[in-house]
Amino acid sequence: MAAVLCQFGKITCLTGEVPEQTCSSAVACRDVGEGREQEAEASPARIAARRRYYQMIFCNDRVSAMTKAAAEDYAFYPAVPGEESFLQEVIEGLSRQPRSIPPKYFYDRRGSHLFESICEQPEYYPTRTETALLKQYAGEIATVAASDCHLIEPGSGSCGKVRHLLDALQPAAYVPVDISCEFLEKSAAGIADDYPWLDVHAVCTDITDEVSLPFIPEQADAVMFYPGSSIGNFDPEDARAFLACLATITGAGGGLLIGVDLKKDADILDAAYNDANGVTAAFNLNLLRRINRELAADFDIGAFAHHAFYNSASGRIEMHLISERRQTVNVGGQTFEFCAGDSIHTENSYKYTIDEFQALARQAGFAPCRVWSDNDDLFSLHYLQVA
Ligand code: AVI
Repeated sequence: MAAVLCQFGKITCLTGEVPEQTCSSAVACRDVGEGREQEAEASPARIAARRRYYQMIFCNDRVSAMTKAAAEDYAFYPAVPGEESFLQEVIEGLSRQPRSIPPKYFYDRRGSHLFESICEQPEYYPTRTETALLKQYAGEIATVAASDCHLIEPGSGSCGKVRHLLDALQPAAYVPVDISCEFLEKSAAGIADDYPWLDVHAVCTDITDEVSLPFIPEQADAVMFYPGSSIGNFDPEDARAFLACLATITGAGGGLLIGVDLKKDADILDAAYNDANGVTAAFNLNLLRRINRELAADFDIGAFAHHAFYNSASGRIEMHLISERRQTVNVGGQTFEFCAGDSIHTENSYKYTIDEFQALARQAGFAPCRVWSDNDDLFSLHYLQVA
């Protein structure tokens, strides 16, 4: 049994057999019950493929034992929380110039809910546009992606978008992977409830550090689903490395269905990241609330302001938190001085043309297969195959 570790934080990829000593334990997970087999009307080949899939090994310190209670309906692999790295990354980020904090730390419980709310704001077109594309083209997507595939969704969040695909695609298994354990557990349970024929294996881990699945499916095609234009939150060099990791995990015969936000009029972009209800501002400022709570810091949240704008030269939206006055902040025993106007850079959201994105994907080892976009050319959905 092979496992995959793909670490693109350091821009390296590893794959292959995992030596015995690196595995904390070898566990054969639940078998498929007779009732579920009948429910799914699965063919013998499909059942056999699923049975193989259950032979899993835990081979990563960060993935501990499967939660027993959840195992009745779906498998859950919680990561060991990385609080040390949170503190370290915040201290490092505030110590450098320009100051920055990685956007992955937006997504505590409140941040995940605020992001869901952003997606419903009238100015934030990506979610509704991509959802319309998924609904409209689910049938076509199912013709290019292998049915009975193992559908892996890095950064799965609420698992909302995948719902538009599942009936058409009929994957053998769904593997949501997310950094927010609590949110993931709830979302995965919802999918398991609503799609009783589907095998769900939720993995809580930080995909911006490493993509480490405790298993890979054997003799089954893996299809990655990476919607929402989250690829835009990586700098292009890291995006290329991340895509290359996905290609490595997916392997020959696999594919990637990915949503990519398109370059467009700056006014539309600026509005999308400065919604009138102030939800994006609350989402951005929540990062400081989280740091105060989890790292015993003392940011005065009222003394920082949300600032987002389209940087056309770089082809990206930039989000910042701007200090509104001179102030001193303590984090983890260290002191940071801010002048009025000083920024903490919290996120980039790169926008691509279809050609630019396909060129990036090619460099990462994918061959463009199909692309769908809306009539206003706001958003694109690409199906790529491992070249
Ligand atoms: C998750 N990601 C694709 C969002 C984006 O549009 O870059 C995050 C976001 N930040 C502010 N609004 C939405």
